[in-house]
Amino acid sequence: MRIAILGGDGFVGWPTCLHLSAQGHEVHILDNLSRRWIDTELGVQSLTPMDSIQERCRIWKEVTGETIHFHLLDLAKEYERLKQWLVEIRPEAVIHFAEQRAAPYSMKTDRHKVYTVNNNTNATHNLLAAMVESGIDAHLVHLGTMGVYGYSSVGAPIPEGYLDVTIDTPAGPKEQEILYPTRPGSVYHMTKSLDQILFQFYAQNDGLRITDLHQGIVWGTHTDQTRRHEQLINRFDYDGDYGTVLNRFLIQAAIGYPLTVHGTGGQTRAFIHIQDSVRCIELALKDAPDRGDRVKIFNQMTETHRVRNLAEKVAGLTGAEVKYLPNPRKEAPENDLIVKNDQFLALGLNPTTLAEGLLSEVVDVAKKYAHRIDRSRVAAVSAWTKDIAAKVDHDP
Ligand code: USQ
Repeated sequence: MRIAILGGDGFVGWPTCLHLSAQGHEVHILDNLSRRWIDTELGVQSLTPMDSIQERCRIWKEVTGETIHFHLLDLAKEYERLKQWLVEIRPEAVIHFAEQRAAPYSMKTDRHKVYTVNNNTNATHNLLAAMVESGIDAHLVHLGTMGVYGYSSVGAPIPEGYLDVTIDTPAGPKEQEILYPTRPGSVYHMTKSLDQILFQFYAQNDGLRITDLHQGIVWGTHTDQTRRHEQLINRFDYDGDYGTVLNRFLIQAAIGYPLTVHGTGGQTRAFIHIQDSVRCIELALKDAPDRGDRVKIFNQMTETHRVRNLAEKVAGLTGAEVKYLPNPRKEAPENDLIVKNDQFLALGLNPTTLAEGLLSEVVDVAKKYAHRIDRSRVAAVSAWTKDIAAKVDHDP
C-alpha cells in the first residue's frame, strides 16, 4: 500500500514508518518537525541521540534498500499544499499522528493551550476536508488516546468507543448507541475528544473510512526495526512535560533521582509497549471499515497499572527512592480502570507485558545514555491551575 504517515518523525510515528516500510509498503512521511522545535523551546533533548529525519531516511535506505519519502509540511497551516499533495500522491491509507501530544505541555500557559487546540484541531479538520475534496478513498487511521474517556471508577469496563444506552421516551424505553462520553483531563486530551466528533461527522456525512485508536501510555523505546542501526534509534523523552510516567521512572532510577510519584500514586492507567503500538497500527490498517460504516474504535492498550505500583516495581529492581510529591495535575487521586481490548487480541496481537519486557530494554537505554540527562529538566513543573502551581514542589 502507499501510506502517508503524518507526524512520522515522532515517538510512535518513526517506528511505525520503519515497521510498515519493512513490510514492503511505500511510506511517505509528512511532518513539520514541530516536536524538534518544541525540544528547542523547552531546552531539552531526547535521551537517545537522534539524527535529522533526512539522515534517518538515508540510513534506512542503506540498511534495507527501501525508500522512505519525507515531505516538510504543516498540516494545521498549509491546507492548500496538503490538498495538492494528497491529489498528487493518492495514498491508500493515511495514518495521523500529527498532533501535540503532551498533557503537561498543553497546560503550561495560556499560549500553550491555544497552540495545542489550534494545532491539533486544525490538523485533523484540514486533513478530513482535504480527503473529501481530493476524492481519495484512503483509510484514515488516527492515533487517539484512552484519556478521552476520563478515569472515573464506575467499576464497569470501558468499551471500545461506543456505549449502548436506554433512554426513556413517551413511547417507552428506547435503545441507542452513543459515543462513550468523553471526560478529558487536560487541554491536550480535550483536543482528542474534539477529534472524535470531527471523525463521526465526516464518516456519516462523506462516507470517509476512519479508524480511531484510543491508545494508552506508551513505554519502551526500541522496536525490531529501530534496533537495526544505531542511527535509526527512536526518541526517548524524560523531561517533565513530554516524558511519560514509566519511562520517567526508569531514567530517574538510572541517575539516582527520586521517583516522582504525583500525589498518592493511586492513578490507574492503561499501558502498551512501543513494539505492540506499531503492531496494532499494522493490524488496524488491515481491518479497514467500509464506506458508510461508523468510525471503528479500538482501545490500544495491553495492561493497566497503578502509578505507585509501577514506582515500587522500578524501586525494587534498581534500589531507587520513591518520593510522593504534590500533584501538579488536577486528576482523581485514586481510580480503578478496566478496559476492553478484545478487538486487537482477536486480530492476533500478542502483547509484551511489563513483567517480561520491562526492564532489560529500558534500563539498558536509560543507563547507556544517562550522561545526556539534564537533571534540572526532570521535575514536572507544568501545573493544571494557578492554585496548584503555588503548591507544587519543583525540587524533589
Ligand atoms: N505521573 C506521575 N509522575 C510523573 C509523571 C506522571 O505520578 O513523573 C502520573 C500523572 O500524574 C498521571 C499518570 O502518571 O496520573 C500518567 O501520566 P503520563 O505523563 O505518563 O501520561 P499522560 O499525561 O496521560 O499522557 C501520555 C501521553 C499522551 C497519551 C496518554 C495516554 O503523553 O500522548 O495520549 O499518555 S492516556 O494516559 O491513556 O490518556
